[in-house]
Amino acid sequence: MSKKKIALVTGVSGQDGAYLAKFLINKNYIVIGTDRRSARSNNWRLEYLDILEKIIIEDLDITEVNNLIRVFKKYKIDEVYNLAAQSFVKSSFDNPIQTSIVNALSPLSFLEIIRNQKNKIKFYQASTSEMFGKHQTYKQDEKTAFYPRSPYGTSKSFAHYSVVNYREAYKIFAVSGILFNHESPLRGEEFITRKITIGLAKIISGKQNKIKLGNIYAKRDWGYAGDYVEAMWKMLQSKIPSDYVISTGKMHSVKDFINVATKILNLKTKWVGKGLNEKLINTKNNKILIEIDKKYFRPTEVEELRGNSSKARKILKWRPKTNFKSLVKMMIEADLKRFK
Ligand code: NAP
Ligand code: G4F
Repeated sequence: MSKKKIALVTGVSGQDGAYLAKFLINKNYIVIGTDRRSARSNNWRLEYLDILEKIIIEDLDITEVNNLIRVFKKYKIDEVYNLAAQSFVKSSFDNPIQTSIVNALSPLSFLEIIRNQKNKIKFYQASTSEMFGKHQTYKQDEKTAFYPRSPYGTSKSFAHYSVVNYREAYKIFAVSGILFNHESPLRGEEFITRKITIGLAKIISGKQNKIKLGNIYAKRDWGYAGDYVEAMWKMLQSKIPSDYVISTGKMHSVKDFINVATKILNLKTKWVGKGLNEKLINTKNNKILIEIDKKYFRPTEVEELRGNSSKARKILKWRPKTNFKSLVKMMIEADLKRFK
């Protein structure tokens, strides 16, 4: 009988960490999940997926290098998935240094530890389409130049280039997954898709009056997180380590997301006004469902992102299974159930 592989998943309490842990457990891995314990328990996603009892949780802040070394000594790790990050772009403008310590320097700590290990450990870094930022291309692929537009984007670019450099300099099996936005019923509530689905579900159940948003003309290539974690794993199973764009190739605006969501809910609505005065009205009762608040605008915005994942489709045989409408529906239905 072959020995079970051991995977270390940092950020296991987050959206991707939870889905990836479930995916790896189903593949018969032993999953060590890192969680920086606080007084508040943050395991709701692992409970939702019914995997909390199946994971070994290590109490670990990834900025604590000695704790990282301790975990590598304790377990014979085969694969590391570094998903832990300060992942909210908006707050990276308010906390640029902390964001950079976690997102840029900690991946470097992992690479240094792996470089010093005798046994071969494979490393996955959670890179992001935010690195493309103000790109000049119709679609972005592995060769598109980076032009980050936030401390989050610059911190992730540093980590990305560190992975490339350690792979080339020390022959480490290290890869970056350049993932475009991916969402799910487990998405953090501060991100736009979940803010909309949770907001509409709460309005319908009488728990909230309206939703306040920033730039509703921003466009993203939104996929389903459950599909994307499979690509992470596939990258570490491939023969030659390389970086891959993971995306659907389809782009929609925040406004499109809202329109699809309200249609799924059978709400009769109309958009009125322009700029900061633009509003979505529920025509049944004339109440405002959505309005614009400039507090949600960013100092520099990424206007649009659309990925070209041909390389992953060809080499990894990966492709997204969930389309935009099914994704919105899945999120709306989960939030309606939660707030019924
Ligand atoms: P998420 O839900 O925000 O999860 C981030 C995780 O990182 C949380 O478990 C968080 O723990 C943990 N974390 C933050 N700082 C930490 C620290 N100092 N030490 C240890 N753990 C820490 O993010 P996600 O959507 O799952 O994304 C996973 C990764 O993919 C992130 O690196 C993100 O930047 C990247 N990414 C995401 C997307 C996307 O669309 N979702 C796209 C491209 C790349 P707490 O709960 O304690 O804060
Ligand atoms: O949902 P968002 O906050 O995601 P963003 O900034 O695209 O970042 C996410 O995807 C990245 C991959 O490209 C990840 F690396 C990153 O970790 C994160 O998961 O915002 C999406 C868009 C932005 O253009 C934002 O300005 O929606 C716009 N938006 C408009 N009103 C809003 C709001 N975003 C948020 N969060 N809240 C608003 O009220």
